[in-house]
Amino acid sequence: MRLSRAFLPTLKETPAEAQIASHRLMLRAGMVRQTSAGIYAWLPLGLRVLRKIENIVREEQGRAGAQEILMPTIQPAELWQRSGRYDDYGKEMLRLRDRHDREMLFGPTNEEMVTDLFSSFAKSYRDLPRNLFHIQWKFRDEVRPRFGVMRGREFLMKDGYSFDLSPEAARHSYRQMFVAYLRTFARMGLKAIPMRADTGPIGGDLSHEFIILAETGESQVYLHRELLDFDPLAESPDYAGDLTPQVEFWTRRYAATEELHDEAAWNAVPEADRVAARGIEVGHIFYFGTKYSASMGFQVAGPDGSPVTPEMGSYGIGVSRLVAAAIEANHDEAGIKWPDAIAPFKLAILNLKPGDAACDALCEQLYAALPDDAVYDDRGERAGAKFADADLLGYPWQAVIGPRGAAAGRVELKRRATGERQELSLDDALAKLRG
Ligand code: 5CA
Repeated sequence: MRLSRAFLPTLKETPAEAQIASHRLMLRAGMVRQTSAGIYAWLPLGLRVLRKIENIVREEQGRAGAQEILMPTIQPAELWQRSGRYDDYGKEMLRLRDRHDREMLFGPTNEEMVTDLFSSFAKSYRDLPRNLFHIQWKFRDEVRPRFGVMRGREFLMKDGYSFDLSPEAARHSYRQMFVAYLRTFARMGLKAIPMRADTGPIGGDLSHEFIILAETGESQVYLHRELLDFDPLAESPDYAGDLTPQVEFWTRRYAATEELHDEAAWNAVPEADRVAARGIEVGHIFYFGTKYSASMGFQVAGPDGSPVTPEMGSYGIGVSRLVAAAIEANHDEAGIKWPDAIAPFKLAILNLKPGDAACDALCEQLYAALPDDAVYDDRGERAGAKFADADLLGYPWQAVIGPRGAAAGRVELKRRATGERQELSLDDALAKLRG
């Protein structure tokens, strides 16, 4: 992307309405724009991050055996009347009427719809187990939407649903998602810790939230310090066999959200290992048995012909919230420091003297080598403004090209996360960027 032609409306001023770093930085970097309270338009830079996050989620769901579908945002009220949640959901649900005066709603979650959908096809025990997910916009009319996309009214969620024949099989599905979540967040360069959690309006008795520690987080959490040192990609390498040991590795050390905090168990943790912190909930998984299958009349014929009510779980990831959470966990005074895997672009090429033949040529060469993953700052701005913008927008690498270096065919490569700089030939710079 050439910045001279890009739609990248950065702001110099700090927007007054933004209380936390990620909200401030997302607005200043021109990633999103609020269109009404808690509802955002995604601009090119923000959308690229959102898509990268989505793709990691999608890939890891696939590896864990889940299949992608896409259910609509608008649902008939009748489904929710069948499960009994239509009234329970209260004002958080956005209710609509169509031209025939039929009651509809904008989906806040999809347990009812997926149960209805799957039950119309699954008739036999041979049709189970299955795990279906989609990545779709949700609407919850939150009392206090705040912190930008962190707590929006409209937000993008990955929600997945498992169907099994027995409680033990359902617990295996739950463990598969537990491992998938560990791997998903780690691949994004984020440290999300699984914690015992309350189930709220989704229901059930087994539930974990995945929480990224950040001072501005809305949840109070308590955890054993060791959990912060483990690498999920090393501890949870794959989905083969019995996943109980992989899950127990994480659950045998204390970690709980405030709602399930247990003082006695906490006091048993050595004092030096106790971490009480704030956190951001980026994922939440639930095992709720037959709550929806039973209320919605979903049964399959078991191996001996007698009816079986499927056991279900549901598994959410806050895809749009993750964009903000990643910034909360990775920024400094100057701006965002994107983890490589979810950066909008890997590299910013800063041409310090557009019009200088050597600078232009070297920049074009570098840009041609990474056309999809580089922004080329070819604007006629001062060098200082280019440095400031590149730091603000947080690309993992900056290639600084000025007349003196360019004449010698050299590129200065800066790593945003550490500030480290190196002067390299074009080939060496490319090798480093591709490596
Ligand atoms: N049906 C279940 C799991 S599929 C469910 O809805 N779970 S949830 O309510 O916990 O939401 C899943 C994830 O969506 C949360 O962990 C959070 O990361 C994200 N989320 C929830 N509410 C919002 C919101 N208002 N704004 C942004 N993200 C949200």
